[in-house]
Amino acid sequence: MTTRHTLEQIREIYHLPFTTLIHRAQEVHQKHQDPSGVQLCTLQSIKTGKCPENCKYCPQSAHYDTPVDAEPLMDVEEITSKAVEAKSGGASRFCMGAAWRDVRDGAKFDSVLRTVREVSNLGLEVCCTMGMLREDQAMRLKEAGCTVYNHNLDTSREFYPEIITTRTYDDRLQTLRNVRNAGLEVCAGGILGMGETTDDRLRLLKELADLDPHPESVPINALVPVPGTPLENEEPVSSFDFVRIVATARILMPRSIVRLSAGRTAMNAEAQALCFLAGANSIFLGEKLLTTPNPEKSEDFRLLEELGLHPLDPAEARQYHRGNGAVASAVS
Ligand code: SAM
Ligand code: DTB
Ligand code: SF4
Repeated sequence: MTTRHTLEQIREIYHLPFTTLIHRAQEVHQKHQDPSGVQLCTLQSIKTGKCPENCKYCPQSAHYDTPVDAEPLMDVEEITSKAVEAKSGGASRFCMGAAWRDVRDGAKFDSVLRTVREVSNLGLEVCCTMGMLREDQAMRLKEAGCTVYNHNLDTSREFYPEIITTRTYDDRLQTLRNVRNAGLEVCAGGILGMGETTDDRLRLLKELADLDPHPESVPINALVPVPGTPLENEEPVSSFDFVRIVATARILMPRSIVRLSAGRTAMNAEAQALCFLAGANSIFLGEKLLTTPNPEKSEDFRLLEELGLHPLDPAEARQYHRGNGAVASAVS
């Protein structure tokens, strides 16, 4: 059983003096995980653009005119060679993203399953993010060697209809249940900087922390504003607000990997270091996220080295999750 926090308790955590908040997050992090290990994941867009959904942040939505060039589903060999590159570049997890509303049975899904098998045979953890899927499809992914499925709640239930109207919050939660029931790990998080309030961000954290067990990974993205999307002119989220959300996520979900995801190109090294101090312990490695830029690999390794942090061994991460959800992270 996870310890449930009320929204009021979560607000109290978030609004603690910055120094106390970071201290609390550190206490939780040091108790449950190796605070010097950082999980390194590489993203690969395997089907790009022309997505029928209308997510206002997304450069891949067919509803907006963005600089993204659409690409059909890549073939097994092409993706596998990208995975080989990712592994030799130092990643332990390979995340494949498809701009689909949902997973459809048929030749394309069969090809994805073959790819999952190949990539997992390389000794990489495999993550897929391909939109909504049923439990039987999640089971097929697991059988093929997939470790984890990413599906973000993105924001609070209340703010969600301002951002996406082509599917509902409950659709998202149902997919997360399907993923969990199939025995896959759950990766679920959100985006900051879409015009939401602090309370929306805290409600998102509450939704995630109320999942029982907690998601194994919680990606926190800062909006990457892409020209042509309705959110292209949003104000960037303040570094301190971002760090506070990371720290609050760490306190609420002690055994989850908290990923400092999209938006790092807009952060300096100090802001990223504060995120690690607040309990973030994963990043995307490689010059591209799905369609937008990410810091250079060499820069990231330099930062990790400067901070004395090391790549996290996947076996160690699995240890963290043992007993996930059974941890009492009570607020005193
Ligand atoms: N289509 C699938 C889906 O929506 O679940 C998978 C791919 S989708 C691009 C994966 C996630 O990327 C989204 O849920 C969203 O959280 C994140 N994302 C997309 N565009 C973004 C942007 N411009 N800035 C930050 N995060 C973004
Ligand atoms: C997540 O939370 N962030 C990643 C991954 N999960 C799939 C995607 C970020 C995408 C940023 C915009 C782009 O590159 O297209
Ligand atoms: Fe499609 Fe996913 Fe982008 Fe939404 S976030 S438009 S579902 S690719």
